Amino acid sequence: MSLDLYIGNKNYSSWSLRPWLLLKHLGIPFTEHMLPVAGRDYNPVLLPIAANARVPCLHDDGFQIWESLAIAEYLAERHPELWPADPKARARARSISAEMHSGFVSLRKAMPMNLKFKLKGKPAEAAVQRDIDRIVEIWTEARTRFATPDGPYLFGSFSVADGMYAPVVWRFHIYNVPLPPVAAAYRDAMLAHPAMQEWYAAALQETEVVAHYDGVSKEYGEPR
Ligand SMILES: N[C@@H](CCC(=O)N[C@@H](CS)C(=O)NCC(=O)O)C(=O)O
Repeated sequence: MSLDLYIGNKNYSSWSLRPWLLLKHLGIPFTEHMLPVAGRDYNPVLLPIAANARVPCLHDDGFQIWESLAIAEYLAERHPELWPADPKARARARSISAEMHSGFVSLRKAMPMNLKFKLKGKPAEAAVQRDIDRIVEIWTEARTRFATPDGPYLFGSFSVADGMYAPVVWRFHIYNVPLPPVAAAYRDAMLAHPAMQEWYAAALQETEVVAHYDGVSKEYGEPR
């Protein structure tokens, strides 16, 4: 199998981070192709590499797998350790991964992933705070009810769920979102993951600017 992963800019493309992180965590060799994106729902320029006209898209010997969660499932077929072993923990990991894939729109709009910023932050408006509270609830339940003792991640060892929530970890960090201790410890464990730091270092080297995202980020105040 020869894997090619098509991704967007590392500074902005939160969806791209998810499968990239899983591949890096597993140490699977792959060729990375970066394309400039700007958060559009559809970009016909991407059609030759992704049938849904978006990134990320994984090619396995040229066969396309698009949508971040579908890419994660494809990887998990060969690496079942990407889901928790216990059936109920696995079901919960799947539920929260699907919830992330389909939801949290208010948070995603208000706090775009924008790794060149580290801001003082401000109180979130009600719909955004609801998303934050729900994510804290999800993380706390995973860490206190389902996590095995073999790691600091949501279900103990690193899983698809951690990949799916990785951009939220960056958002909470960038916008200085206050978190209770269990959620804060999880955020810090994720920030320390070598692949998260590798992605971050590469993002800081990028020069592309998406003015809309930078404008939204600046709403959250001064650098800290
Ligand atoms: N639901 C998709 C979302 C992918 C998505 O929205 N990708 C954006 C960038 S993060 C994109 O490729 N937009 C095209 C563009 O801006 O040119 C997934 O999970 O992969």
